Amino acid sequence: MSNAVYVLNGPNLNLLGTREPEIYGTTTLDDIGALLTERAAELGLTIEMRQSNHEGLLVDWIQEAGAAGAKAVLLNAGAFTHTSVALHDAIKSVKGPVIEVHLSNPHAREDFRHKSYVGMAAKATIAGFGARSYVLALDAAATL
Ligand code: CA2
Repeated sequence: MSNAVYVLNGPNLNLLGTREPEIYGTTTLDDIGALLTERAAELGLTIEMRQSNHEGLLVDWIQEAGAAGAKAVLLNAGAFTHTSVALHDAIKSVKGPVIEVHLSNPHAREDFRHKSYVGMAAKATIAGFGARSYVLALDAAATL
């Protein structure tokens, strides 16, 4: 098994910190990457941080993480969380732990965010802590 933790981010998360700060905060995805890299070093892990607006690319990266024997995958699939059977199936194909991560708490939001195809396949979900959700997920992954 490798020491790499894949942190995969889905559609529109490239806009983090620039729009809708009342929901998603002012921290950018690059800031989150820096926080994770710092914490990972303390844990003896490395971070492979990626973002795509394309569902198939996220599927490719989940498969890549599985093939590379990644320590864990932290996945914030954005809106694909609530629609993607393809991501669900990709997560199921990975041996190591996949942890669903969200900045907001989707259950406290619109009904259409209450169903998660990602969460139904993932080992666990951490949501609602803003940027800290990612760090909490990394700490949890390190204990697995
Ligand atoms: O809370 C989360 O992390 C979400 O995955 C964010 C998704 C949303 O569709 C999920 O229901 C919950 C949306 C990501 C869009 O991010 C933006 C960031 C800044 C400005 C606009 C969108």
